[in-house]
Amino acid sequence: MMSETQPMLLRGTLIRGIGSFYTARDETGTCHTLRCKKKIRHSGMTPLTGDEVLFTPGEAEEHGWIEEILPRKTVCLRPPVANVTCLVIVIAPVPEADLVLTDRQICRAVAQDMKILIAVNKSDLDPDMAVRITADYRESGIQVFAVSALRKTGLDELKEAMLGQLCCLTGQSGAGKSTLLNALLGLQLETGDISRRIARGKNTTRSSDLIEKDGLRVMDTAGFNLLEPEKQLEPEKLRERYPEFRPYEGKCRYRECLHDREPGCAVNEAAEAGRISVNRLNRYRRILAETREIWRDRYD
Ligand SMILES: Nc1nc2c(ncn2[C@@H]2O[C@H](COP(=O)(O)OP(=O)(O)O)[C@@H](O)[C@H]2O)c(=O)[nH]1
Ligand SMILES: [Mg+2]
Ligand SMILES: [Zn+2]
Repeated sequence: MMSETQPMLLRGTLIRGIGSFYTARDETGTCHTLRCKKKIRHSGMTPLTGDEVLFTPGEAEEHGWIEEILPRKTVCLRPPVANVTCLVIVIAPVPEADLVLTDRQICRAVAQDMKILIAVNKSDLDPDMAVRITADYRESGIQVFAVSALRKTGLDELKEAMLGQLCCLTGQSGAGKSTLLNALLGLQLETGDISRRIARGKNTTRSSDLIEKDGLRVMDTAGFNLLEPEKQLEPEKLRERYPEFRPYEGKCRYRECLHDREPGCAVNEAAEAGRISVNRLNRYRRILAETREIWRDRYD
């Protein structure tokens, strides 16, 4: 009688997904092609780039199987990736930056304790943009970097801040994420124009790729222009996601002050006195209004 051998279980990180096939890199650096066991999908989970998984490797040309997705440290929605510890938001003068979108992304990242960096790309086109953005975020503790992926300027400082983190480049389509990643890592990945053409031609959904080089671990991701507001966020919780408001918490006239237009608001006074950014506060108020509306309609 043949003895049944216990299937070998390996641990790895998902670095890519194309259609229903995933690539995991194991602890020795070897890559494995895998599919996802039905029991995982039935539990309502979909593997994401960045996931730590346990898997049975395939033999010869056969693919292996993802057996388990280990608990996630963080989850990003746009792009859908797991375990990111540092969000690098790429904005540029063209296409025109949508800073409300940027602030929404920041709110989600703050809620998950991620490190947040803003890369103001294409600074060759508008060197002043980074100055304006730096002023907006000075009191938030979020670092702003003026870079040009094209001219390869400002890259070393950004790289330094990204070291040791699992980073995700995010931002509007066309901001220059792929070009920036190529410049940072010295690679030749497809930039937007090409990948968009391929995307139109084929039916495969291509996930984000996790690229590791020179101590940097970065996700390259498809661009997006929309980020739907959070449905589960109580309006009272939004203010906690603004690091620059923290010194003023509890100092407003009303304990439940939302820093909207209430009298005696310490955050408003700080903005008027130039101690926090008026632009950030104004955008907070827009996001607050949205959040209230969605919260009010949450049972519809
Ligand atoms: N002038 C200038 N153009 C850039 C820079 N970085 C990227 N681009 C251009 O912006 C366009 C979009 O870049 P891409 O990397 O595909 O953007 P993605 O959609 O965010 O990945 C391309 O035509 C790039 O050549 C830059 O630093 N300066
Ligand atoms: Mg791209
Ligand atoms: Zn207040």
